[in-house]
This record gives sequence, structure tokens and C-alpha cells, in this order.
Amino acid sequence: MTYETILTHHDGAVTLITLNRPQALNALNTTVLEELIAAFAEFERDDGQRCAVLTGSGEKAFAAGADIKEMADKPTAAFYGEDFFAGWTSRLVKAVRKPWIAAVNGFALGGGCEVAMMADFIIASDNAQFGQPEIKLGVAPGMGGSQRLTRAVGKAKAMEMCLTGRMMDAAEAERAGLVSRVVPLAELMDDAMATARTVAGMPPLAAMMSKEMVDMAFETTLDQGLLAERRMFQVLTATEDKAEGMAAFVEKRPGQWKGR
Ligand code: CO8
Repeated sequence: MTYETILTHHDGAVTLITLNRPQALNALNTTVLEELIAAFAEFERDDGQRCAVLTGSGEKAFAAGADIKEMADKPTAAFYGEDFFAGWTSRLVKAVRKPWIAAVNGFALGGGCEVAMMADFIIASDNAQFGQPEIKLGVAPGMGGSQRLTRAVGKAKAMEMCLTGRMMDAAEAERAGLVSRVVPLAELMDDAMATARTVAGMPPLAAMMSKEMVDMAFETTLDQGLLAERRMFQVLTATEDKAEGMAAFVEKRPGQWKGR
């Protein structure tokens, strides 16, 4: 499928999705959201695709936020009536059960930071900058900045970022736990794609359940989470991939996964 604001590419079992509005620092508008939803739905449906990477085109930005020019004259009734941007959480976070990684190259601001945080984890380039500058526009984070950022980096940093608009550089983001790793910009895509290939090479049901369980840690009590984790583990023991994985270990060979 061809899109206007994003690019998609298959590299084996990895889907690479690139936000492609470099002239607007990959700002997220309604078309981007619709196209990302379609691209992620295609990724989710395709049994041959096991992990996705989302990045931004150019070397300057992953995404500099929601498109301010699109929002500037939009009436409140339309923001509320359309439930503006609700689709990010329902269609990109909840509907995508396969793992995906954000490869953040440069600015990830406002909605850009929020979309990166929707990924299962973030790999950042050394020039990455994260921020929630919405307050400078007279608004506040609307797609998870106050919630996911706080869970990721704690109250002090999240509050300071939301109240001052201060950006966090890649080194601080790694120290604070917002990103899993920082790599030189020139190596970002090779690293992110190699990591995605590693994830794609894992038994798919175990990968999906791992994702579900880690996400559940943010939604439930420790006792309920531990119980759910134990049940998921027990369910996985019924899969052919479990039999194969343990046999492969004993026989000192790589496992061949069937996803069942
Ligand atoms: N929206 C639209 N256009 C943008 C955006 C944006 N968010 N960011 C940059 N651009 C455009 C600029 O207008 C400029 O276009 P043009 O050349 O036509 O004027 C082009 O991209 C290049 O940008 P700059 O010239 O500004 O580049 P600089 O290197 O000087 O600065 C910055 C880079 C610091 C990233 C700067 O562009 C900037 O501050 N951008 C805005 C960042 C921002 O405020 N983001 C938050 C937006 S609000 C948001 O994300 C809310 C999400 C939640 C909505 C949920 C609703 C329920």
C-alpha cells in the first residue's frame, strides 16, 4: 500500500515504518494518524511480520509533535466531537499485540515523545531530545505525556518537563529509564533493525505474551500481575514452540519456531 505521509518497508520479518514529513519535522497530523493505523493494522495482520520499527525521516526529528498548524484553528467542539487523536491509544497501542520499537532520531516532542512512548521500547540516537512543550502553546500533554512519561521517568522529571517544557537529551533519557539504549545517530537504524530482527526471531507467542505481561505491570497490583504472569507461563508450556525450544536447547541447536 502507498501512503502520503509515511513510508513502509519489509526487511524479512521486520516492518520499517518511517514518518515522512521532514519539511514539518515529521509533525503528526490526522493523515499521519490514519496512515499509521493502516500500516500497523497491515503489520498486525501479516503472519510473516514479527516486529516493527517506527522512525522519522531525516536526521533532525523523530516527530516534533502534533501538527500545530492543523490544531491552531480547530474548534473545541471538533477536538471533543472527533475525540481528537483518541485513535493513537486504541488503534496503535491496544490493537497492536506484536512488538514494535521506536527508533528516535532527533526531536521527539509533544505528541512525538508520546508516540515514541507508545512503543514497546525506545532506542535513541545520541542527538535525540525528548520533551513535552505543550504548556508553551497554552495546552498540556494529550496523548500520554503526563501518564506514560511519569511512569517511565518518575514524578520529578515528568513534572518539571511538563511544567517548563524543558527537553531531556539522550544521555539523561537513558539514565532516567525512558530509553533502553543510546547509539550514535549513524548507527541508529542498523542497531534498531538488528534489534528488531532479534525480536522477530523469537517464538512469536512467547514474544506477544512477554509484551502483554510487561504492559500489565503498569495496570495492576503486584499480586494480580504475578498470578497473570504465572498463568501465561503455564499456557506457553502447551505450545509446540515450548517443546521445540527446550528440545533445541538440549540438542544444542537453534530453535525453529512455528508460532503455535
Ligand atoms: N507542527 C507543525 N509544524 C511544525 C511543528 C509542529 N509540531 N514542529 C516544527 N514544524 C515545522 C515548522 O513550522 C517549520 O516549518 P516552516 O519551515 O514551514 O516554517 C519546520 O517544521 C522546521 O521547524 P523550525 O524552523 O521551527 O526548526 P528549528 O530547528 O528552528 O526548531 C523545534 C525545531 C525546536 C523542534 C521547533 O520546530 C519546535 O519547537 N516545534 C514545535 C514543538 C512543539 O511544540 N511540539 C508540541 C506540539 S503540541 C502536541 O504535540 C500535542 C499532542 C497532543 C494532542 C492530543 C489531543 C487530544
